[in-house]
Amino acid sequence: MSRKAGKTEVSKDAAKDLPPQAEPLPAADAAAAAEEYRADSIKVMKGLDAVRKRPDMYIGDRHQRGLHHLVNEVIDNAIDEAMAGFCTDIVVTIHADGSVSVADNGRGIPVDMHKEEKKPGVEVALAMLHAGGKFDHSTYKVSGGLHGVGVSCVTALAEWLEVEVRRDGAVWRMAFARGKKTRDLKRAGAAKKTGTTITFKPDREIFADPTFRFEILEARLRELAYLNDGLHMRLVDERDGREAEFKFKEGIRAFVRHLNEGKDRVHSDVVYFRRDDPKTHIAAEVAIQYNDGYNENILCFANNINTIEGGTHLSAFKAAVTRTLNFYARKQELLKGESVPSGDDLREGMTAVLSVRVPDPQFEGQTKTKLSNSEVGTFVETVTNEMLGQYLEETPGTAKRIIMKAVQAMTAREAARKARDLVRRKGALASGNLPGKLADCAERDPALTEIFLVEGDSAGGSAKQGRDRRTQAILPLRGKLLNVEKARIDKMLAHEEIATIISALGTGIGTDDFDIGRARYHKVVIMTDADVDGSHIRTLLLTFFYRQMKELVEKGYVYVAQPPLYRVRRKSREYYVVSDREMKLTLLSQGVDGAVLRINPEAGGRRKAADEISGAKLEELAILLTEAEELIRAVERGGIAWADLLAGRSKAGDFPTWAARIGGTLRTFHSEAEAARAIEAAFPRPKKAGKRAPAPGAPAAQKSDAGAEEVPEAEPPEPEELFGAKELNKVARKLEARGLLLADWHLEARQEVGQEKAYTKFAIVADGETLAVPGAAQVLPAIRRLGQKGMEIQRFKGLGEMNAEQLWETTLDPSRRTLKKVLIEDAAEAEHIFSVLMGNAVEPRREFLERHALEVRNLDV
Ligand code: 0RA
Repeated sequence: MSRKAGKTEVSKDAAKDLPPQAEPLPAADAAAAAEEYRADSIKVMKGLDAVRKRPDMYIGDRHQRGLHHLVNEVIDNAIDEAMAGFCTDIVVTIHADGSVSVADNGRGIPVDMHKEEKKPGVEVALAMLHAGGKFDHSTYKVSGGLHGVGVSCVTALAEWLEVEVRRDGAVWRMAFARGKKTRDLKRAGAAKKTGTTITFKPDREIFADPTFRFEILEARLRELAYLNDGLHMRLVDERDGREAEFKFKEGIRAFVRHLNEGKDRVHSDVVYFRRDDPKTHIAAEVAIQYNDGYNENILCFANNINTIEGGTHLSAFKAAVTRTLNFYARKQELLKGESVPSGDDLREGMTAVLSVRVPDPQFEGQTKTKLSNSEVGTFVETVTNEMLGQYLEETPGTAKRIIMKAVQAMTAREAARKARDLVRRKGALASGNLPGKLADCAERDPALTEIFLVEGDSAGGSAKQGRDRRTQAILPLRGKLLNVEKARIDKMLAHEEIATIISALGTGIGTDDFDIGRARYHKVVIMTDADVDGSHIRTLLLTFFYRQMKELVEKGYVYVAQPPLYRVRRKSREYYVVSDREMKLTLLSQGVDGAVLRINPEAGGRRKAADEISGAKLEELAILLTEAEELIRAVERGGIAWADLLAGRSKAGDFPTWAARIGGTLRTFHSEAEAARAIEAAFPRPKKAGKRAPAPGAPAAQKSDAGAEEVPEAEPPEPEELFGAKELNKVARKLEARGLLLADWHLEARQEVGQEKAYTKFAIVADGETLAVPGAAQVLPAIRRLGQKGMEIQRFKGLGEMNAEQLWETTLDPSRRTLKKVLIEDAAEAEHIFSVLMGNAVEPRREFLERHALEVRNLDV
């Protein structure tokens, strides 16, 4: 796409000079099309052993972040090709063997000889470390440190890597293993189209857990699709069939709408502008929409990198927003009195995305995500001043609403200041004046201390007695907490529990008042009961931390304690069990111990000897049955009755794996094609375009006032894949190999005519006794009952039921406890989910929130 001299636009897509095979993408560069980049344009450096020796130096770490960094690196290269205007589609596939492919339809990496290196360009690109980061196929590069380490790092850290290039009418292939070439570049046939596919498997010698996570890749692809409008991104997970697909014609405008979903918006339009500077090749793009909440949410990017630490572009944007909005407000005489809204007031409720492209970005800061190019600041400030000003002039309705919102914020800020002063005078917020409820620790170095926020006074009391006074502080919390998502700062400070937490932690809150350097503890541990109330309180606390002390979460200071659910005593041994799942497994292994499962060949028939299963085999079977039990429950939660699934089995015994709601009933099928045929039959294709036959069961056509027939529009349903049932088929086959049929799930005891005894298909023999078990469904409960024998189980209904010593042993003692660390995987998604979920009804969505927004990890600390 070209950048015409000084071309600017408001709310419209840019004019397009199309390279022949690609759709236009924003900020792509015509210069790239004109200049012939051949293999020589690739700059060269040293070997890849360095990368294998010190992977952390190149990819950050060897854990999940570093692992996904590899894929991001390959994706970034495809994105470069898209930004240069040559690529419209990128498909990322996670394969069943744990490898991943990134396929693009760009020009293809050059395959001709690099003159200096005397190697094909693709080999230079993939197997040599590059000085300047990327190969030069795009105007916009990302300097080292973050992405932009070079795909060669991926080659170095892959057990194997294969590249397929379509270019110059042919397909070319080449392969590497652990940084060494294993196959020379070879022509593999003819090709019409162009593009690059890189497939690699991360090396187990480098990554302890080389498992790619769908959600992490999905979040990045979604973000990239928003930032590069019109770019089609697809993610396919062949491990479980999941797919995600993104393409946003409206780019960052759609991004802002997505972030504001579920919120009440102050204005319905999205303020949008962009400008490309043809001389410097700097481009800036902005989308803004206010919601009626109290948070500011500005996401900023430089060359598609989320600059979470901000930088020159962000500061300039904020300054320009303050200046332009206040200038407009004064000019339109929208301000009464002398007070002028502050920058914070003007950004209250603002959701914005700011995306800049810079030929030579400089990053600094702890995570190298702070942009430091000063020329970008100047550019963004000028563009925002001019174009936001223009937008306000042209859209006075929106402008007035935004200013009114800021005036309200200003009034509230005054009220909040008064409230804070009041609290401060009362002493709760003053440093050195800690809340009375806090039992502080002796140690003064925050790096060594931890604070437990404990639900309830009684548990708080036990925790105070049981803790290690040197390093552990306890703050008991009473009753419910305020939902901060819906409250302004003055209300928050007036809330006693919140005020207490703030003063105990010492950091202050919000944006101007928060300073992580003042944190009095580097571990903040949430300790609530394992019940509905407890998880509600935990959610409210997490919301509070996320909204008011975000850095605390980002820095990994926030944890969730894992108090046990049960205490078990057996044969004078005593231990704790943390979850129902673990309890089930404990009961199983105890129950299996010394038991024999007998499977009769045919209920009542005794021609063949019964199968007898015991020991490790029985334990294996019990675990498979547990899986089956859980899968059956999962399928039922999805609205499919287990009985229907059983009834729907094929002749070969397979459960149906597809479903569709047709005419009010959920029907199951054995393939997508079968489902499609049933849908087609129920929804015949319309004769005339645009009209469909009414759905079966839909209300009869009604006469409208005008007397014309109105046919209710019914969309045919999408067939739905039942992944649980699919999994269940696998488990069923394993069970079958061990002599147990899921078809026997609901067998009843059968009576043999002419015999006295009632025989059942199953029986369990233990301690010389034989227990009749009618159906497979009863096998596990019977084993669990056996396991329960001689076991004394105490279930803790709350933390309060544990005494000081028990709390110490299970939850406080650093050498025995398990803490879960709270992490933000994807800030934009967390933001979205928090506001959607916490803004409205809370309870049913809590679980979802905990699963998605804040990834809670198991961590033994
Ligand atoms: C160097 C030069 C050219 C394209 C590329 C690299 C390129 C690299 C990757 C990596 C993934 N996908 C990619 N697509 C292209 C330009 C070659 C030309 O002038 O045709």
